[in-house]
Amino acid sequence: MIRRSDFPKNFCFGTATASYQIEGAADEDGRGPSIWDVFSHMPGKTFNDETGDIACDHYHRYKEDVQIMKDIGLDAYRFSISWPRVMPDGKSINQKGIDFYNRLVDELLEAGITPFVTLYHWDLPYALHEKGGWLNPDIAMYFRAYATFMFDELGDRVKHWITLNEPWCSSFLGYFMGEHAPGHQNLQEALITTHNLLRAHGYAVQSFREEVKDGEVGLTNVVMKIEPGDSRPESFFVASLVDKIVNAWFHDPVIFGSYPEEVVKTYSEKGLQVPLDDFSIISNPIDFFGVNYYTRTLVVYDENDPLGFSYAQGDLPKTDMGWEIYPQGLFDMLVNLKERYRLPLYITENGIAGPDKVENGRVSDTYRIEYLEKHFEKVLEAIEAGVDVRGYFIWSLMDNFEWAHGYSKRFGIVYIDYNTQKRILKDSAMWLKEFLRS
Ligand code: IFM
Repeated sequence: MIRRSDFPKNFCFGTATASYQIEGAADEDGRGPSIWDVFSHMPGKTFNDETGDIACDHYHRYKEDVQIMKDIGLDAYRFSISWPRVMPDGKSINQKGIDFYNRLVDELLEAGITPFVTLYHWDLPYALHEKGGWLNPDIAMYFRAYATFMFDELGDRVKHWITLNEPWCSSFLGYFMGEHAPGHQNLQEALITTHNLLRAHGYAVQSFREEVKDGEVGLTNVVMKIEPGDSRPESFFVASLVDKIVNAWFHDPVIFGSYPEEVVKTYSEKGLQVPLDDFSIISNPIDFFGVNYYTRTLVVYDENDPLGFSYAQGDLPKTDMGWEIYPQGLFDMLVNLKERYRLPLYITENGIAGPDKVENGRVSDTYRIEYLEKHFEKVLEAIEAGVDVRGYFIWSLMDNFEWAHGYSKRFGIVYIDYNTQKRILKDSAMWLKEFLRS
């Protein structure tokens, strides 16, 4: 059985959340609307038309939530700042919004929990969307100003910063597949927004170096293990291309200052413009990559698809999201990232959604304990293989608003009764508590 003491002494265990998914208080204390407020209020965009208006009411219950983390014995907590709460129009300051994050950070530090702050987890101020959002090149400077302000406000106490969460989702789910806010369906836009996200990241890193002298800053990407879904050589070829489309596309510019050539060629051949400026900003040196890992993705050659591939179904056991459970992929991706980029890594998200129910006051999520144990083992194997992994954050501390899936997917180690806002520690939380003591 794996034990905490098997991990390096300074390795940190934490949980992760994001502002729009948990905070609620959408109209309170001067918060402005984000693209997700507007999108989730459009009929048909989310499961049952659910929104983050109330979510887990964390804005009012943060003390209880911090106390829960303290009781479990967690070392760290990764949360995100709601840009429209601190700057309702994207640029003017809302003191009440900042006060909330000051209170949260102080509460965490008092509980002995290290804060890891993400600046952007998808809730762009709607006022900036009206100016073109991530399609507007000026967005990078708005983001820099916002980041600088947050570094000044919290940088004396927060030493671990993540600029963006999963820019692939912001650009490809938001601007190409239309599943996330703002719901556009245009591949050219996805390429432009990716580039502006990376520029925003680079400017924020530049500002971080000026403002916070004794901290670390990184970028979190969703890391997908891409495998061929059949044995045709063409499927092996597209698997390697898709790996670059979804993984290297978001890592290479930050480290090497360029997009992977094969992908630039593929897009250009389809008549798409790939923005190729500002790489010196984008590649401002960072301290770590955050890794969000959930599953593998199978792809097969498809001559009818414009990019030459389609997705295939695997036969491994699946989570409630329909994602295959594949811990080996975490090991593989950690090793790949180490070999290609040679940077320290944090697993900033990993977890499982399942059909949790309260029975006799208890939530028996044994499947989640198994999932976590298996992934912990792979992290340990990666560390033993020489990968510099410094921490692991479970997604998520509590059940929350799972974007287009609304509240239908439960990822938490803490159960939320959305009628009463009662928090119930699931069996996985109890198991984690024992693990952290071991
Ligand atoms: O809930 C999301 C989170 O916001 C970003 N990463 C994946 C999680 C599960 O889908």
